[in-house]
Amino acid sequence: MSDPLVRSRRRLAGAALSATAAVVALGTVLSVSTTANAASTLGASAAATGRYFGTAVAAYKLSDTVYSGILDREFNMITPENEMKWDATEPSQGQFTFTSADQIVAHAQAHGQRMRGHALAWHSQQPGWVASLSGTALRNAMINHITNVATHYKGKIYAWDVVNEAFSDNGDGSRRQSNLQATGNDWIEVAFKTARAADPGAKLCYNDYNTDGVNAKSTAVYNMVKDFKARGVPIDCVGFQSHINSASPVPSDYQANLQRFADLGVDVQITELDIAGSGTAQANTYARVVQACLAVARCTGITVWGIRDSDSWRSGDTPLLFDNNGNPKAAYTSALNALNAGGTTTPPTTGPTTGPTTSPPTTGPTTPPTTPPAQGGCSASVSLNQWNGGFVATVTVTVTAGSGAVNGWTVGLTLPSGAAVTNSWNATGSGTSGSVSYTNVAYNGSIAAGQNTQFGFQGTGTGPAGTPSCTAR
Ligand code: G2I
Repeated sequence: MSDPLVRSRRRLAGAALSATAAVVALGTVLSVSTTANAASTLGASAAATGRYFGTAVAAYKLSDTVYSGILDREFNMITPENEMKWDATEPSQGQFTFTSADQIVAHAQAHGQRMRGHALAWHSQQPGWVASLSGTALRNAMINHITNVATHYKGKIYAWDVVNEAFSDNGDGSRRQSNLQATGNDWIEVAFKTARAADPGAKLCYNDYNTDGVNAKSTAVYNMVKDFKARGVPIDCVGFQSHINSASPVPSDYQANLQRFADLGVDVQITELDIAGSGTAQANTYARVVQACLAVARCTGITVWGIRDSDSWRSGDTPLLFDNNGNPKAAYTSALNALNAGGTTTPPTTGPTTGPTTSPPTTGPTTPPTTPPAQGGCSASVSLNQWNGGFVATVTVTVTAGSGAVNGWTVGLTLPSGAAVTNSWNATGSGTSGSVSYTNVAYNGSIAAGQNTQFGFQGTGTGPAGTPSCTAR
């Protein structure tokens, strides 16, 4: 990963400090053309800082050429607005329908866009049959639902909103009362564990609204994430919906709030951004939100909740970046300029954090060996889940049977040209294209002879071919 300061200097030098940069520096929002080397779309500009820029998409609008034209030009992450919700994917118990959501995923794959899955467990938009369930029957139905949906999309989802809006707005940090909550306070962690088991390659997010600043609700979420991290419950990211209007403005501590979550060791993402208003005020607010994300290293991307104002769930607020005709608004220019001004930070390429895949050694009285054991050797093999435009590679590291144990390993692989790693898990990666290598993390470096461990990584393009190298320590 290149040094952000160097990249920023390079960008400024290349731009010859054009009018755009100067205007942005003054914080004025004007409709000015972008500089020669500044990215000219939201997605490309976000990608220049290692982030994505996404939008919510409705499957039935994909045939609208104005809509899909903007989508494919500007956005490199897609969240299905309704198509992956429980009512859409399991309208009758045990009967799964993926047609509309599959259509969106196919579109994304055909256009090099990644997917945020939304949402596996939520009190709202449940199918009617769920209302007749409670207790163990409902808990099992939730587990079955998550397993089926996450398995259907295994390897195709960058991040899942596993649980959506589970905290109340009472101001006391309590959980929202819901049928899912009534199955037991552990429903959220059960949902996350179930999702991890079904799709180990997807980042798993908790997503909510009115959590954009430091307040009782966001602090309750913060405490949950901290607890999950401490107990090894899988969670990789927190989504901040950021539905902004005059009653719910961007909080003064927006960036600080994102940062405190990031400091817990999760990615943060702005997941459903829309800002009621128009003109310069709206444009400035969009810039502010973009700048806050860029200032937080683990803010990995921004998703707006629709393309044109007319596509919005609250279209009367004209809260989006394109007008009803698909023309970019001042808010668009402002968001793009803020992205082009660049981040001071670049997100690390991290993947889902799973617990140890090797069992901890059973401890007991041990007699120190009189001679050090022989150093073991290792080998590695790759299992590839490949689709048009992307892949998930699961790598098994095996210590040679009959040799000594190893205390660390590094696996080397070669990616074909055009392929790029987007995230990895259970290993520390070096490089994202061409020759890449992965070294053990703290909990999976020590492997006994004949035993193995797994790590994985996800990328765009075609996955690695051939046998990886393995070096043991
Ligand atoms: O409410 C805004 C968002 C808050 N966070 C979670 C998001 O999932 C939620 O999205 C909205 C969609 O944008 C709406 O499109 O969720 C609404 C439902 O809670 C969606 O509205 C529903 C309508 O209520 C249904 O009548 C309609 O059949 O959209 C459905 C499909 O158009």
